[in-house]
Amino acid sequence: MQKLIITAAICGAEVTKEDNPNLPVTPDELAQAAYDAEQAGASIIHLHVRDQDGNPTQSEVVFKETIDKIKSKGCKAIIQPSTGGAVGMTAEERMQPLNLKPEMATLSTGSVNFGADVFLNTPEYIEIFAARMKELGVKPEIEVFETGMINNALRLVKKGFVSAPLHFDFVMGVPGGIPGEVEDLLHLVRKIPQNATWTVAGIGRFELPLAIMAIIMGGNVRVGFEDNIYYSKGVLAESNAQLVARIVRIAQEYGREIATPDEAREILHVK
Ligand code: KMH
Ligand code: ZN
Repeated sequence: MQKLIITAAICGAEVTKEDNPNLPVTPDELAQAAYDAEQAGASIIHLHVRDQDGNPTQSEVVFKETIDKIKSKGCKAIIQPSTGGAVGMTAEERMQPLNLKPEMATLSTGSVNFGADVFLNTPEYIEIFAARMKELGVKPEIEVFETGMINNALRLVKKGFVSAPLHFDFVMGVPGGIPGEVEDLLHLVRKIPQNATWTVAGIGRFELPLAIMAIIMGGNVRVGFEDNIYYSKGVLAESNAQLVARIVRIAQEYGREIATPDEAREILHVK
């Protein structure tokens, strides 16, 4: 089995400090959280940023400031900005961090109900996002909230917007999206091409069981406050690093080694 790539989704767009006071939101807090998560075993940092009021923003300036601070701490992890941003943002707004030519970025390949909202990704805009990533040499991580989004991604390959092998992130358990049961994960894994890689981001209580499944199945794992603010039922997590460290312990007990950032680059064909 390939080494395990752990992604830390350290902030997200929806969670607030009221939900968990340990949530990092400022560029300094995000840099420290990224550093701690990497030290704990993360090789990818999935990054959202916030404005001065703590609200989600896709500002290129704030992304740059945050990424610079992360790098100045000596982090080697792949920094993967979100192009999903927050619901209600325009596609132009969401695409801004791509201008920084990150090694990777997320690419959602369909629309989905998202709690009380709709996370909108029209066919036209999916192609615009994908084309921009191709132009800038950014490796997409295909965000899958529903099974049909896999087919949409395969269509992008056929049309030349994305190059294989694909890397998928199954975001499971969003109210409105695919549920987070084991049978749902098995179904998604069966639907992707054999040469594709995948990771799973279970939302809330689905985070840990799906992560354990991924470790066993040869997939990869995403954890972090974007997806889950708890360490266990009713107990808030102290940090993103704490959630990463638990995955490392479980993987090591199972006998699966943890990928370094450079090993993750090799596995995912990130240039
Ligand atoms: N915040 C969600 C609406 C991504 O990062 O690419 C979208 C999201 C996906 O978080
Ligand atoms: Zn995200």
